[in-house]
Amino acid sequence: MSERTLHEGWALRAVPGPQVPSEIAGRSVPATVPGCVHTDLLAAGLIPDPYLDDNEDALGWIGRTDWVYQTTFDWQPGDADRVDLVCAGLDTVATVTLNGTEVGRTENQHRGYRFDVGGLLRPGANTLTVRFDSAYGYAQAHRERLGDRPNAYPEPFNFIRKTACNFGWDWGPTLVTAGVWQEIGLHAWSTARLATVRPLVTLDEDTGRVELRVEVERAADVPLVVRAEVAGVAVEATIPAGERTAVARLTVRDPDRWWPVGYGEQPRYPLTVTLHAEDGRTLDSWSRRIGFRSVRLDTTPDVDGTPFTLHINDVPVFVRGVNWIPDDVFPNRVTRQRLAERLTQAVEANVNLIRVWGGGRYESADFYDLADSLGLLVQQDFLFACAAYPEEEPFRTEVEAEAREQVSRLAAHPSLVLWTGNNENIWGWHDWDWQQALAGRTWGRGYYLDLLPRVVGELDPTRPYWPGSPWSGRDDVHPNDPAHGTTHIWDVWNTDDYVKYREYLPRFVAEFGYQAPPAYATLRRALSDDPLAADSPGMAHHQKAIDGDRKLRRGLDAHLPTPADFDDWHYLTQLNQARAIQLGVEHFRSHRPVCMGTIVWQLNDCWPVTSWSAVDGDGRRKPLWYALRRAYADRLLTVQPRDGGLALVAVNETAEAWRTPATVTRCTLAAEPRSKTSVELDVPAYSSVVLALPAELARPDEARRELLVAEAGDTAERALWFFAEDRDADWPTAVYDATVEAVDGGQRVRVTARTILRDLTLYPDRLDPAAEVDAALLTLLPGESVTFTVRADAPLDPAVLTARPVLRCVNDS
Ligand code: BMA
Repeated sequence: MSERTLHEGWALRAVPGPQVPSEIAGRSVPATVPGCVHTDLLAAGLIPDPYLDDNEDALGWIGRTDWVYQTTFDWQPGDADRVDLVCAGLDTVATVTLNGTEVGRTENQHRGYRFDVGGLLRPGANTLTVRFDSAYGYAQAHRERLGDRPNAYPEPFNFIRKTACNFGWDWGPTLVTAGVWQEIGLHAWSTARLATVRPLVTLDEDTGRVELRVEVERAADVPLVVRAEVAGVAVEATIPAGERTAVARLTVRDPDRWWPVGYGEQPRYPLTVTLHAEDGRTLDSWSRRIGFRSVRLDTTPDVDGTPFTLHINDVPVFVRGVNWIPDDVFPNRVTRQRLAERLTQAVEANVNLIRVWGGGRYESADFYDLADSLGLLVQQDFLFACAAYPEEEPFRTEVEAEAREQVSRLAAHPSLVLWTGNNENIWGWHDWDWQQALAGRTWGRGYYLDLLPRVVGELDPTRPYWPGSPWSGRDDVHPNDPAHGTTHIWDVWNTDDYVKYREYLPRFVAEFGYQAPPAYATLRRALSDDPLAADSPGMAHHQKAIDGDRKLRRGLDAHLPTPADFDDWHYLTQLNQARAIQLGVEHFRSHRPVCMGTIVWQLNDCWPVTSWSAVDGDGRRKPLWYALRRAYADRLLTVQPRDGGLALVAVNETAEAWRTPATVTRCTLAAEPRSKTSVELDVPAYSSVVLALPAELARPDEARRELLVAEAGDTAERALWFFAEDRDADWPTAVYDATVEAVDGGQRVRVTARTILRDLTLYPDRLDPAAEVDAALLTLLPGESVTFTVRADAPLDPAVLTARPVLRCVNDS
């Protein structure tokens, strides 16, 4: 058996058409494989950067063009029975030709393909050609043939099996890619090979179980032997001549358990599988690192409705999640290192689950391997989002093949704990006026409620499947009913103020989000607007949400002072995003265990844009990231309105009881105490307690000038409650002392408050795009100090570093 990649020597050219610019027509451009047309044209200097200003608009022709990739490679015959051309991923409508003979056609980005090319290869030079037809042409042809279907966006992504958000989203540009997007190579083999290896790994009390399902492909009809080994346990199974499958079972006594981050370690055991001929010759091998854990989704109806509680190793896990979109429009840019940075950012924000949203992709082996090692739970959507999808051929066959392949491919990963059928499509059918437009046409229901659960049930019954995000669990209950299953909350942001989160008592919030612009340095890199303004042309182009700016402004006006300039607008909109999500998360967590999870929309971005993300398109953390880190901490102290008054709520997501004295003080903005109470907190493991606050604390003498400060003895965290909105509060003008000290790799900025400083935030990226800071959104009372640590390549000017607009608070103007 031998494998070799064919990643060298590729060039691409446009198939002639009136839309192809003259400088590109007829030209052969060096191509990177794996890669895509856009990044090759950019590397050749033939197009401007699609992410800058409004360059996107001038590049729409690329997706409407057919492209031909070609390479020549040397090959010498060997003694293998078979030589296959293996394409791990082609984007999307491809015709593969070897030495002038067509070897196959493909139309699904989410599948891999293998072609027997032994008879076509020649000794010496061979020419491999992959022609990509325009995704638009394909999708439009199927749309015309099958009849249009409702779609939340203008482009026909529901008529092609390709990353939907390529066609534009409310946070993403319309840049429709084409290319050999995953590895391609030759695989020479004899007798038989391992076609799929599917380990179904569970934990049953103290026993780890692996049910290994193996499927082979044969070149010879002879008996075969499969050997498997994990944790010192080995088994053997035979596959008689004429058969293709084997099941082997391995039992591991008392393995170390794999836990989600925060619950324990993430030990993994190498599982190796080898395929042998009868004479013992090794024909093929496969190995992965597996983890022993059990997964159970509890959705048994109770007095409050239908829960949605994930149990890992029999421990109910409160999901502190984030939604994930492709980290770049161009997948070849999403390196393992970039994924490691992004997923580490998630873990450092105390996130324990990441939902791979259905408008993107089935995430990569690197993504899942990193999630396995970090203890990040993963929910993977099947790839359907925000539209009605046809169930006619060729789509039905493609969807089934894709689902079978992906369920098998990802089976070994302990991090993967939940499959979901789609994003918002069942909800869309109910509420988005689809039914009349569909006039009885298919829309995907058969996928979500029949095909996909059958595939998961057959291939991987160890993992729960949920038909949609959102989904209530039953056909006769509205799919987005907060009391049943999962819910998406989007009236906040679209039409309502964020305090409306408090009107919900959901079982599990799978999406809720609030927008803000990206970091200043990100805007400066991406936009040439001069001056930058909330509505300057580049800002407007990099805001894709319907009425986005008006919604940002509406949210701002309800809470914060009116921005005097762009710097104010930028800080205050970012602050408002953080406040909105923090309020939502704290409210939902305070209702544990009725509510058992929140998945914030969204962790990341795919380019520089104003969006709901916590980390922007250049990887910079927005203030929301810091707010999430606090709101998602294992121990949360929060003041919540309850029964007409106020309550102190303490939430403990750890295995130990949280016992500590706590105080709640009502004081003035100048920190003069008006009323104070002391309590003993005793919060059992994995639970919360609610303590009603006495009226003399909950009722201010002067709402505009007072706040509550709650402090639990053993944590640095405190909870604050302001009686008035910031725009109405009687803020003193900020007064503080600041010192800057050089430290290894950066500077330490110490700020001592002389007045209250509300949501003090330091923006070192305004001075150096590479600079980062370790904290944000800190409210200091007079006399209190805080130290920010800034990491930067070169020292930043202390005077500028400690003044507006680099160091900001609400009351600094
Ligand atoms: C939900 C998501 C995305 C969208 C987001 C913000 O609908 O599923 O489709 O980007 O809201 O509008």
